[in-house]
Amino acid sequence: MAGPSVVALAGGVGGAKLAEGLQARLGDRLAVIVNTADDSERHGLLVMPDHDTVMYTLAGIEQAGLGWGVEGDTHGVMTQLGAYGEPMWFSLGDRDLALHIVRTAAVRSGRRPTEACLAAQRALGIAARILPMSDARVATEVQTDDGWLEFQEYFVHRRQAPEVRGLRLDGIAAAAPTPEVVAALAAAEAIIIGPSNPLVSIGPILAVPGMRALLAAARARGARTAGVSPIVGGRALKGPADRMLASLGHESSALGVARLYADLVDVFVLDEVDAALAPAVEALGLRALVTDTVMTDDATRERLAATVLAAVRVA
Ligand code: FO1
Repeated sequence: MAGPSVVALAGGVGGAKLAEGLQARLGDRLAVIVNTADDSERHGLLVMPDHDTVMYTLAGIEQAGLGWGVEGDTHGVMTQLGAYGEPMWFSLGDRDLALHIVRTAAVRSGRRPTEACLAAQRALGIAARILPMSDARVATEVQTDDGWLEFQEYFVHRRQAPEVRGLRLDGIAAAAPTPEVVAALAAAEAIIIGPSNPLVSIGPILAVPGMRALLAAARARGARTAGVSPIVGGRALKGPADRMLASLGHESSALGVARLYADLVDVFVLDEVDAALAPAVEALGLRALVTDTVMTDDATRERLAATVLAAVRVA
């Protein structure tokens, strides 16, 4: 497809749903920059949850409801790993493991994680490109009353129960946007920050040294930008974003998220439930777009995508 190209920034499930709606309208004109700070090595294999959630969603094979993993997957390997005394709390399906096997082999043979991810996307017939924010290792660590935890220990093993007292990104100083990310942002007519966790999904992307400068250069060149609130009525639709915003001193509301994106976007999209916050969002110098942002199926994913694309003047 010819025509304007769009770059979306996404983390887990919420951003993946909007990305699917955007892909339905844009096809190969869409690139999705994904967070890699949730990545970890499990059983000796590289697992990239936010990339993989977006990839399976764009391929239409994600586990409905959960958003991660492959629909209908089996867990024979996981069960046998348990028999060998391996930890079982991070559950990897058999089909999911196939991805981790081929990607880990590619990286061990010298390919960049981005190259391995793009090869898997092509194999699944995905039109859009899903671009890891960096090929360097970056790992979110979460400070709790029990000390610093690696991200999946907090998110999965402890089921996000601990209060988050602080966050840090191990390895971020040595990270850089990949050449594919640089090229996508240089060509973007519009940039959309998806409804993902602003602190641990969008935050790491923005924290990659040079990333904010690339976004600023795109805007200076005329790219239109929008951000979509992941908080509706003060609550996250999925995950710990609301509690994390509060425990880290931000307002757990669409306005609290708008403040985090105020220097990055022209338009801020918030749900009808939060219409009363629109004037305060506009007082930040943003255009507030009030719409139904809750995506329950393919039709609502595409409708929100169409609404956001209209707001950034991309047909
Ligand atoms: N989340 C869970 O709550 N429990 C799991 O067992 C689990 C396994 C898993 C395996 C592969 C993968 O890509 C994601 C997985 N997730 C699981 C979700 C993952 O922790 C989150 O999607 C991200 O890290 C946060 O966006």
